Amino acid sequence: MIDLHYVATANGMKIAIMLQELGLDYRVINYGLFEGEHLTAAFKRINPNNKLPAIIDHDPAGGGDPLPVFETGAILLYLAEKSGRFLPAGPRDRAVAQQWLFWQMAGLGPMHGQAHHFLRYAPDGQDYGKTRYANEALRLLKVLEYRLAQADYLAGEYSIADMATWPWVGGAALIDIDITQFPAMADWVERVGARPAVQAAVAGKDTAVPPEYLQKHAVLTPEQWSNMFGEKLLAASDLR
Ligand SMILES: N[C@@H](CCC(=O)N[C@@H](CS)C(=O)NCC(=O)O)C(=O)O
Repeated sequence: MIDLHYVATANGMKIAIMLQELGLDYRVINYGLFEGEHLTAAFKRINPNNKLPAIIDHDPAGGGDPLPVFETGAILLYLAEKSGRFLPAGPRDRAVAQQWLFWQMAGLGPMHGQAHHFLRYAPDGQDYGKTRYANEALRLLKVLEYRLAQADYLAGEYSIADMATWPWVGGAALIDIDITQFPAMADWVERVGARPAVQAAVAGKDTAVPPEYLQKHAVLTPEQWSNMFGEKLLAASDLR
């Protein structure tokens, strides 16, 4: 059994997809981000970074105590290695899959995350930040289009690199990027989205993205702001 400590965002969706693909037994523990439900000492013992998602594997690879794993790239790699699936076996193909996974983790995810922050959440103004991250978000999608014009999937075959990337591309419209301008990417979005496991994760009663996370311009209460970006968030790093 795997516990999935979850919020229905692009990062959460990566792991919901992988667990569905693997057909593993898992239970979802949902957290409200706006409510700051992840900013607790109890959750910090699972993820010292107080970010979602994280898993606890009660039957870990190699045996022993239940194993908590955080950071979506690490979770995907852990589950792929444990199951022997969705990560190519040969060193050459495996390197390609990992390179695109790390590209998502270090590039597309954080840069799109900042674009979402500046375009959807930040107070009015902020033109430098808005332009900087909107440009970078677009540039990274051009990189993705370049790759997907060469191959049906990021690693040639469907892998954890696609699972990491697909949910973020799905959020591009929220930062005013129309992906129909990228034909190879639009086909890949459909191809990945047609997989039964992906559809099950997207529509799952515990894993579907709720409408409040899809608002183009989110207006937060002072308390929600503090939980998401302010004092409460900062204070979580002092929790013991
Ligand atoms: N690099 C991390 C990012 C995790 C992350 O930023 N999660 C967001 C939700 S998508 C979160 O927990 N935000 C709440 C916060 O920053 O307090 C990963 O891939 O796991």
